[in-house]
Amino acid sequence: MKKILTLCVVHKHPHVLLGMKKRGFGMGKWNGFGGKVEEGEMVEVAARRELLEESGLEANMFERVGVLDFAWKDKLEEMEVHVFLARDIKGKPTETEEMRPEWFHVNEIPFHTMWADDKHWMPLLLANKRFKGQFVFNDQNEILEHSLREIFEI
Ligand code: 8OG
Repeated sequence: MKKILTLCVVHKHPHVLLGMKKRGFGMGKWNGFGGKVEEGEMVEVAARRELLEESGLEANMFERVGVLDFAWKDKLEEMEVHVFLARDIKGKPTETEEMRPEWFHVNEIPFHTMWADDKHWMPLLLANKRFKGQFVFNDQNEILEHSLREIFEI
């Protein structure tokens, strides 16, 4: 059973917009904006919908830059997360029930309060690379194994 999710990072150099997740899965972590793709929904449509719902933002420049597969050693659950980069945004980030947005300088990304995989792939995203990765976590969400590679087409 594989869940398909989206994740969008807003990059307005030299800053990125992250949101503090206030509830549910990943609560207490800084992350991009995203969530589950609904049945029959196109992935990019879902990514734009989640960005708007969670941050109040729309983007003119919006592209898929990565795909990440997540699995857990002792759980059957698997996730496929489609990572999007938004550059030219419309509107002002607003706090929602789910997320508290904040801009971070690219040299001060709070990786210690983010998912453990983010420090591996986010530098690729910030360098305008495309990537594909696989991560296996233990039940404390620590990385047991991973692979990550740059790709040229997505
Ligand atoms: O709908 P919900 O808020 O539960 O969606 C979870 C969000 O968290 C979705 O945007 C995908 C994202 N996400 C994971 N796992 C990981 C991860 O390991 N790293 C990052 N950065 N985001 C993740 O589900």
